[in-house]
Amino acid sequence: MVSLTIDGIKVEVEKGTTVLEAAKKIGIKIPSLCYLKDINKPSSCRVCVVEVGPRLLASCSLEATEGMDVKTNTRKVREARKTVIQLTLSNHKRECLSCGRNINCELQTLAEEYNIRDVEYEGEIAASAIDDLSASIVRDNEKCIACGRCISVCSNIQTVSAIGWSGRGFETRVSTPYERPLGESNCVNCGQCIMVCPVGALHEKENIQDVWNAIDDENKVVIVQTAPAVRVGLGEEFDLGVGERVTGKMVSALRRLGFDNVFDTDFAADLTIMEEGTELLTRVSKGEKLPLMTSCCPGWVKFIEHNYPEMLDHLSTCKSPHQMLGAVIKSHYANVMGIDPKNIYVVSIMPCVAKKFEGEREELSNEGLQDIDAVLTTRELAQMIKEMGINFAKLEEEEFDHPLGESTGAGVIFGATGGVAEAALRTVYEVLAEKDLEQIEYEAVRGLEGVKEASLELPNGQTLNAVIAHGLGNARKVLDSIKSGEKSYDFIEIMACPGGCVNGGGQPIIKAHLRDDVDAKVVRAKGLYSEDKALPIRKSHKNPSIQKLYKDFLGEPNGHLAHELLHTHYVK
Ligand code: HC1
Ligand code: SF4
Repeated sequence: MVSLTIDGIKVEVEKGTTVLEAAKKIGIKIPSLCYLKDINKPSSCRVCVVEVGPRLLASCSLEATEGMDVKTNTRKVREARKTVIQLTLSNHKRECLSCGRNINCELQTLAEEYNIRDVEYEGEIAASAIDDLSASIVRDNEKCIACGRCISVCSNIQTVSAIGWSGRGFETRVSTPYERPLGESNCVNCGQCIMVCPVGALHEKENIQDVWNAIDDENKVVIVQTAPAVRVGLGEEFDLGVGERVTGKMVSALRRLGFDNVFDTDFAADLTIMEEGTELLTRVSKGEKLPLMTSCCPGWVKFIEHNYPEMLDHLSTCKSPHQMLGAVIKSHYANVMGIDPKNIYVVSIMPCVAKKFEGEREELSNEGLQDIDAVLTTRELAQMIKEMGINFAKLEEEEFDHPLGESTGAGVIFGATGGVAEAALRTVYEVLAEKDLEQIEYEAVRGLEGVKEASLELPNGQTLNAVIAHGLGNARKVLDSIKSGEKSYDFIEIMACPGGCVNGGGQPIIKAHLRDDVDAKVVRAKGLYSEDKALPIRKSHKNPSIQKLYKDFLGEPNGHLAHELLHTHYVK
């Protein structure tokens, strides 16, 4: 331990702690634009300077040492910080009022806190065209403040390295290799770079207007579905607590926006378990193409396509749940309701930006119609609710429409890392045991450890070895360990985003200073597990609407019709 003094207050911290972290411990806030807990420690923005003796030093990279005397708020410090903020603003496209990050921009907040009323230095802004060719992500480098957080998360956490530094001096910028558009790079659309951007330099490709147009089109039946993780994120956009469960209010808001039906992607998560569970049992019994890898995360699918194409046939052939639901809506549901599928417009509300890319993939269509017509992020949905003047917090809770809104606890936990594996185990085990099980919570697959292994003795005497990874850096570790022959598994669940979909790139952006106190991944996952616990049915194969769908329409899981509508092949 080392002992130091900050603004006259004595504090003891572990060796290796930075001054910025030590200050936080005693409630002293030091501003920072580039530093981000667990992600980025570059000390490039210099807004976190503090006074130590005669010198101004960046506190995010300054290690606390014994007897150090630090001052964080002297006139010299405040003036230095003001200068840094002014200089950053002078090289920033200041479109604050029309920027998607208006009110939730770290630079704007600092400018306000430091009483910046005009920008003294009128610098030149390094000109750069907006890159909006990706289906998922838009980059506006004229708003970039070169903090490097996006590069760190992309390289260190995701191990994708789609973006890096290029140029020198004033020309230094974030760029893809050879300055190609992001959509033509090896970017997997996870959107984690958006989540850490302090300003509006990165955001999702917006589809709000497309959805308003469909709602206003009298010839269209507009059907919406919501992903599991949206219900524990949306409330944050309306100042409700982080991770607060707002399922009923969300349904009610969607009806007010004018959607004709409000269905639940959780229903399709149950359907996925029927299909993927059957696929797993078949592969295990034949000893074929093991390990089976989940295929519901489009960032992960793109990652394996780019980096491990030789392992592609290990992917489950199941489409992801929201795609399955789109396919069912445009076939069976359209038929039962007597609607021409061409007049149905399916909107998926997702905590994810990669789902926008996925929705456009040609592998995810049927008879010339895309399964999904538009994908909106949780943030975009919040924007529409605000635009309609709906008082979200005061909404009465409503229920999803049936039958495609009926779901189980297994469906809802899909949104957290380990959830797909747990949902699959609940069904696979019980189908093999041919009896109802009391103990259905598989603790070994829960939690935030990067790679989680679980071995399960199946009722038929076989052992199922499963592994769960979240964050693509962890996925890479798992795949490399299989390639080297060090490990062998039967089932692998991978989600591209750390924590799973609860922390997807389309979820509300948690303000940097709150990230120290609240781990949104943990709190949102808790919300999903509590919804699971509260539901009367918690196993996918017990969902009565799923059973009816097989009886009336699909026939058997993995049967001919199921294969045609609900499965696909990725061959890139
Ligand atoms: Fe997910 Fe999925 S859980 S991928 O993590 O399989 O986005 O929430 O909707 O489709 O169900 C995301 C979440 C989501 C699909 C499901
Ligand atoms: Fe990297 Fe993901 Fe951002 Fe693409 S979306 S640049 S892969 S962090």
